[in-house]
Amino acid sequence: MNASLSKKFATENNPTKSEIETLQRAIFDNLFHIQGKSPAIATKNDFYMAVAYTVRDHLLQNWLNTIQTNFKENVKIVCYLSAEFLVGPHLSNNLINLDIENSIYKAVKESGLDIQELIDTEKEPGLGSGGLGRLAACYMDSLSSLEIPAIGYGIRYEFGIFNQKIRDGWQVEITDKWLQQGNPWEVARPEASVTVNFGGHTEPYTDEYGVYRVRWVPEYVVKGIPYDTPVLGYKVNIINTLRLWKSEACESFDFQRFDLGDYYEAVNSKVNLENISAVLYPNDEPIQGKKLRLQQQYFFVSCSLQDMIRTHLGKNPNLDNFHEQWAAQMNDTHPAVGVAELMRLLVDIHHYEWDQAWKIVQNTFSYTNHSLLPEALEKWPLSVFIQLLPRIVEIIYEINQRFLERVHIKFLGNTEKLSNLSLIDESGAKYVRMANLACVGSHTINSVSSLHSKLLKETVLRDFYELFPEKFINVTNGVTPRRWIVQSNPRLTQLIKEKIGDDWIKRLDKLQKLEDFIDDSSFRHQWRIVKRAVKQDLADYIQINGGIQVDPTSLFDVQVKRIHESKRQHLNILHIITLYNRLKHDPNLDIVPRTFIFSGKAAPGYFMAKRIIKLITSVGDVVNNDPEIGNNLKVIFLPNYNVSLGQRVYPAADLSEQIATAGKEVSGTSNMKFSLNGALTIGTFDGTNAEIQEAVAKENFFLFGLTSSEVSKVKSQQYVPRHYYEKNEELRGVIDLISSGFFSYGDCDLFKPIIDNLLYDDPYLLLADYQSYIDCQEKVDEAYKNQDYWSRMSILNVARMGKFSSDRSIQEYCDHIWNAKPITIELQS
Ligand code: M8P
Repeated sequence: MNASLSKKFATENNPTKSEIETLQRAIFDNLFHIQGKSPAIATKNDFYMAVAYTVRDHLLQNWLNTIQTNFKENVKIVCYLSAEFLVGPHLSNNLINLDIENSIYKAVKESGLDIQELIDTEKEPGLGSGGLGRLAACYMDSLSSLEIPAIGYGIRYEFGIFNQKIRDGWQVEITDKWLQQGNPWEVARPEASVTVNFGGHTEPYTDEYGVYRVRWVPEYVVKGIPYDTPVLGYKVNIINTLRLWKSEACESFDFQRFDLGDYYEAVNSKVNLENISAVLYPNDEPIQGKKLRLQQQYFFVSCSLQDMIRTHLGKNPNLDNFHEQWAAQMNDTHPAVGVAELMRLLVDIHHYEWDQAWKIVQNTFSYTNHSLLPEALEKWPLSVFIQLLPRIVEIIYEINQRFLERVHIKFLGNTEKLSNLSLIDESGAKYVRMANLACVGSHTINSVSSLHSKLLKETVLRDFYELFPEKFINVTNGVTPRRWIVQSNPRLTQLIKEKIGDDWIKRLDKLQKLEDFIDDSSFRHQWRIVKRAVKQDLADYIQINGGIQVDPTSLFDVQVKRIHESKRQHLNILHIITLYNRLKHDPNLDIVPRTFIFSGKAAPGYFMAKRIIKLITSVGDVVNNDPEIGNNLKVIFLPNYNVSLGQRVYPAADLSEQIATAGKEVSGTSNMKFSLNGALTIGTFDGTNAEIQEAVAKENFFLFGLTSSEVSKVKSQQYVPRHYYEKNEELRGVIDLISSGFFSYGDCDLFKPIIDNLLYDDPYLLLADYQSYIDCQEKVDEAYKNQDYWSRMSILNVARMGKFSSDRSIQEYCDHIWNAKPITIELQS
């Protein structure tokens, strides 16, 4: 158990002896009744499970109360539809939210166990690949903390994002079997299963009232079984639900085939249907044309909409007021097929007239865009769509025809506008454009940062903005302070509480009060002591897990995120090699010793990203073992970046690297987590960097590089990266050293793809930004040398982070998009 955690528990309210004994008994009861173990033979995981079940028992009553209250009082429920929820480990988060850390800690301790060890035993659900999935998790946390009734709908992937190992410096992917040891936090609800159609054909018919209708005769039907996980808020009674769908074959066998004797084919098709929810696609960008991915999207969205409709009809006579009671937020276009599916459910199944159904649909859905790249907008080959979802295609065509009639009138038959806005891309092979479907079917379209908002309207959604400007708003992303400071950084939390109390945990803008202490040198001193202790924790972790000793007094310079050329981890490497060369040239050079820490996963098929990982680890191998360099430079790659690792890393950072090419990172959220933990940012004018800089003031932020409009300008003129190489001697020294095989045991081919890409193409403008980055890093060095001044800037960064709480974002969604209000859940005795 780490010291900061014990300190925190020791200062909290004191549970009585009998309360602790009751908890202890509950833990051992669960160990016996659920795990079937006695303490003598229980494993660490058994104990973790027993504690987790005890905590779950503790929250069941409030969970049930919430469900019943939602049912009794006709409240509006927010449905957050997302193909990814990167929630992170539950135990520690739930202890904090329930405010029972102290009692559980004591109960566990008196049983001879270590709570931190049990917390670390939990296998985190990796049901997301990056920022988009983590945002969904932060938003669920804030929905509960703000007491807004909500359901997160998604997929219960059996295998989440792969586990990353580093072998010989390369990324190796290992399947993530997160459910293997059991998941104490979920409750299966087979009684609420629904079915979903796939394939087959459609048939027109006339119903008993003489109305023309269409029937979908599917080729196969899949069952969706919901698994519910409670989502707690901070010290509130409401407990919302994360409902994730698992696919199963409807019958254990396809009997027709079985009768015909095709036993193996019958088993095979059962396996195929169960595979729909089997695995999360590990890419952080579109994977064009993968049939299984479209099956996943339709599967979870259809299950969720049917679930909403069934619940609605349980308390209302019809669906006329559906949109008044349900707000469905589409997290990117992944759930966009829901627009057509809700039309199908209303028109085909519940026999609504088209126009009334369309009004309900448009008033129900809203869409968050997370992308600025035209090539990153999802589109599905029409042929795949027809094969999998024949009825949905007909509905999309009908929506499109009616929509284009409006466009035709508005733009007086401008054919370019018509073809840009159409839901079907007909420029070559035909595709269904999911962003267009989402825009047409939603009442509101939101961006995720101010800069993204501006660029979105100018670029990828320009024509939609011209058509319906009133639909567009910006909601800048945010992160939850509960996980990203209270849970991950107990030492800093304690220090802040001692100074300004704890109301900032739910009202992050209250951190501003820290500014009152900025001139207090003993406070600044304490601030440094905390940072130093947290850095020591990470240094210990690095030593234990990587066998490398790092100096906690060195500047911790950290870049953790997906590995992608646009995020420019290789620009960071160019800086490291620049420092290396300088030090080799002059071993007495006065530079600030730095520990460079990287972590992140590359998409398994992304050649360049995987080679960037190899470059980082190879540079680390040379630099870390060069006796002339000593502690002046260390380069660490922490394998398997995930939520738990993020919790260790953010608190320990001095410098946060947010160096994507301007205009490429639509928001970024790790920048917020770093600042919230007192790191300063070196970053481009991109995504929410711009807003963070505005909040903390220019002098507390290290800005460098081209702006997004400069980037466009450079690209529109002829950009010749080689000119930068030729003109800049120091840059040339760095590139040449890599090319010479210095970091690859003389192998000049290993990093040739990276070097050639930089010299002859450089789509992310590393060479254009190189000098500005190096100059800015020198300013960082200068600032860090004055530790007292650095702590001032660090305190100001934390104090001014109020805006970046996901509570603020969710409040804006409630006020401007969902029209959702909080409810009160009464405690039942
Ligand atoms: C897109 C996909 C498309 C197809 C299949 C799988 C996908 C998985 C993820 C994404 C995707 O867009 N991922 C993102 S967008 N990951 C991010 O971090 C993004 O969203 C964050 C939250 O708004 C932003 O902070 C990031 O800047 C943005 O890149």
